[in-house]
Amino acid sequence: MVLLATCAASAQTPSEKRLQWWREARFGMFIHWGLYALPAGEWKGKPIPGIGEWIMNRAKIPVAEYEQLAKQFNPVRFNAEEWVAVAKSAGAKYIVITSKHHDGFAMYGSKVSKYNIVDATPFHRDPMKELAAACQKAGIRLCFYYSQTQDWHEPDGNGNTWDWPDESKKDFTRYLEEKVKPQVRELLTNYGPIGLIWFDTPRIITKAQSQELADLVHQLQPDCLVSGRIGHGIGDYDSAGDNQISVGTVKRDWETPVTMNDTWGFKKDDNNWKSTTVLIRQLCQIASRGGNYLLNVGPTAEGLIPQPSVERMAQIGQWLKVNGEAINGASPSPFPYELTGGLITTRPGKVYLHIFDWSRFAACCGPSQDIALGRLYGLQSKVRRAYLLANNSTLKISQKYYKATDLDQLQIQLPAAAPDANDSIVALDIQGEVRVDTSLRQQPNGVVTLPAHLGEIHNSQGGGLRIDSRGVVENWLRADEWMSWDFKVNDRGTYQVVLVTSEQKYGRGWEGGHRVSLDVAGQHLEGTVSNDGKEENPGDAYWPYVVSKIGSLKISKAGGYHLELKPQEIQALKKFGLTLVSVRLVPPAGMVTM
Ligand code: JFZ
Repeated sequence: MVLLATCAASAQTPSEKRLQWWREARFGMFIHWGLYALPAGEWKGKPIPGIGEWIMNRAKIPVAEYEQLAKQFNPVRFNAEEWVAVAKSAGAKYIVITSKHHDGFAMYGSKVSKYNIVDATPFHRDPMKELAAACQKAGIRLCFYYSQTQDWHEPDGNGNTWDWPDESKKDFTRYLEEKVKPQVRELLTNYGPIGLIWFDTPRIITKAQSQELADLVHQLQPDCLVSGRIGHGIGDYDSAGDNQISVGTVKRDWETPVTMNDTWGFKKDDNNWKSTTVLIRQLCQIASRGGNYLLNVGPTAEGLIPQPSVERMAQIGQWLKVNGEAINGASPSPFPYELTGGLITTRPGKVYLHIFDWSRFAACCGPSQDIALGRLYGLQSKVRRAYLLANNSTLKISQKYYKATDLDQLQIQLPAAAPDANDSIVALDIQGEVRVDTSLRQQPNGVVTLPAHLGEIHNSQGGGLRIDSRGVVENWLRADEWMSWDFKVNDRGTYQVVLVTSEQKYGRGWEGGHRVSLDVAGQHLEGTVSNDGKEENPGDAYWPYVVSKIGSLKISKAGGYHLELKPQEIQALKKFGLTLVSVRLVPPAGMVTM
């Protein structure tokens, strides 16, 4: 018996055990707060471009000058309980706050370095102590951001090349031993249980050093998670790039940190706030792909979270109050592709259809003008009941299997208008486990989307075509590499073939002019990837899509098809090459399915 118990306990790795609460949580609040909130994006009367917490670096402010900020830093309006209440009102389950950012200033009382909020500012209080108490009271997990590699205040830290230009003279190990490790020890000793340490920008840290740091964390608090940005794949989970939403192909646990405007640390002139609708949909999109959402606020030097952030957090919370069962503790979509006009999350016995775009999901009207008909393909589990989470009203459904096209179809009678402008959720009570047809197939609006990340890659020797974390092709630089897809079509007709490609990170550009050929259903198409227009990328505003029309294609019979996309010539001067997102087959307007 004893032996059995030991075996059962060891089935879960220590990392999995640590991840348990975090997987359930799905949603946390990030706080970037430090001395940089004082200049708030402006230095000596000049606006400094870029993210607020990087001002010391961007304006190349000497340590001796930046240090003076500490003497003015007096956030008298800081109230830990109010901040925790903001997180609580949002429905966030954890808070990650900057204990030390790249500027090297400790936002807690540190014995290791005098350069900290208790000793160096007129405030003299330890906000982390106060937050720890408030979090404990509210049932929120407190977590610390800690910049382990970059430290612009230390001669041996990484990144300050304006005070100490000769990086070869820097003794990074000394900095790690004398500042980082002792400070991490303080953070994990003096503030009670800590949910995770959010290390960041690993840069020059070695694999052995990352490992030592992770070991130190786990030695002090075995349940404390370590973020992926500790480096070298050593963390308990991966961090996506800032503001990037990974596709569901990511196998490890992951989290996306997101800004509410365009900065992390407070900037007085940044009013480019994302709408609550965008934020709610990001949360849903990330949950449906199995990730966590870490949404940032940047408090002022007075200690206040900006009002637009407080409002958005509360609005997200109002939505979660009604719809939280489809997010917190929910599992990702069982489908490898996205729904048309929305997405899916699940939990045992339930499937949640998150409908963002009512008119695209409910393609046409039902028996009367005030009923819309929504369809879902590929769900094989029996649905016992469908209802709207918004008001618990039961919806009429019919479920059919069409043998000729091997199609499971669920049809739902919906009200003509969306009950929730952000995301209306149709909950399905299902019998048994969720079972779905995972093959790529035409969607109820008639469009066939063949996403790059679901295609087969045919690499050539020495070639490098691969899929990045966004699900976009990178490194397709050679014409001897190609891709193929298998998919199912229900409707006969003539389809427009469109290639969707992506601009590269933060508008670094796009490359076109590639000549490609497509073979499908006995037809051979040739065309050029030219810019026929841009499209908003629903997952990431920073990287718009570029669409190119390649030609048209005739499907004369429902069934399974195979498509091969082979380039004849790739333009790769900028090294972007063919950044494929998907191949899209668009039916003629008005074609109605089944
Ligand atoms: C880092 C920091 O430099 C920044 O100040 C902020 O704290 C942010 C949350 O993290 O910036 C990064 C780190 C990684 C990526 C982008 C920005 N990335 O992987 O794309």
